[in-house]
Amino acid sequence: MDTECMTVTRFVLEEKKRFFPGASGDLTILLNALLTAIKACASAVRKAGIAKLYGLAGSSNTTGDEQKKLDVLANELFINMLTSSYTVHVMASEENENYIEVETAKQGNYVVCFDPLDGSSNIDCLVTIGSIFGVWKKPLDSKEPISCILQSGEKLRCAGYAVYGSACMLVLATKNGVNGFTYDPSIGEFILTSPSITIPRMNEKRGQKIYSINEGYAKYWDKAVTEYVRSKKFPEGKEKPWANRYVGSMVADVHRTLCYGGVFMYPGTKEAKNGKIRLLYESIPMSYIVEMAGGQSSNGHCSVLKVQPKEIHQRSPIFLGYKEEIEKIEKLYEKYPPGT
Ligand code: P6P
Repeated sequence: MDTECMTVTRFVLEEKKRFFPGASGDLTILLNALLTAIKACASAVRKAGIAKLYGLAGSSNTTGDEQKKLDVLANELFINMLTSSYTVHVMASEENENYIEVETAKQGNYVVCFDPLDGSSNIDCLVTIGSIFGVWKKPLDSKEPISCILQSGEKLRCAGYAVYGSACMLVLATKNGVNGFTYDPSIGEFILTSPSITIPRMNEKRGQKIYSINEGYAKYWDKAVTEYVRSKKFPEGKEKPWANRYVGSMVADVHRTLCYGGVFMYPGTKEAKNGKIRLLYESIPMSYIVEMAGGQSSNGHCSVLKVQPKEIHQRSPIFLGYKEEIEKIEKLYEKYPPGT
């Protein structure tokens, strides 16, 4: 037993002392509330089969997807734990049509947008799924809850995801860096196991050449995406083709990209010009994490963090990973604008 183990709480408190000495400590309390929800989700995901949590809950979420019991459970856990932390003013969830305003008596100064259980269509076949969140400060000058919710990624205070895979890991990003904490069920704590995560450089030994996209939609891709993917599959000269890896669960695909390098893509298509991934609670937090780890994000034209959200559930094309590869994609979009 490591009696000096670095838990998330210790880590965040030390970061507060070093970087935000005058801070109230509310962000630490908020993160602990998130951790409780994540631990409970991890437990529910692990025992879903035994607890017969599979199957439909009979209701559907804002996007009309059939909601599974784990979706409902995860959403309630996030909302209840955040509400009872007295640190949140208003929230937005993938599972709720409208924002969730915390009752006045329990309101705090933070805004949280989250996808409580992303990739849930993979639950029944035991593929890795995850939770994604972004945390903003409530703007001092904002009166309307919706203006608190619709903030760009440049205003994020922190963002993270929990990956429910062969182990449960929390990846937490602040402007001071990205750190990975693995859940140790024997003590019920997330322990710092991957300090200062950086996305590998392409020329580093650990930097793998992986492109991650659902090739099933190739018929509908823009010319820019078609040309980019072709250059990975049929590179010029002596360069070897890139490997294709695609789980179809964003947390799994982005976590692999963070660990091994490469490029994750969910582009807009002729059928769906903004793609499928939600801007506010999927693209923005994941882009923040990848950029804080030294990678790059884009919607095909600029960093996702620069995009001003206009609606809670709006979708956005997303490209994440190696800086030089994202630059190539943006150049291709300059040459072949969307829809060509
Ligand atoms: P497709 C899961 O349903 C999800 O929202 C993301 O986690 C994932 O990246 C994407 O959809 C997969 O979508 O169209 O490739 O099945």
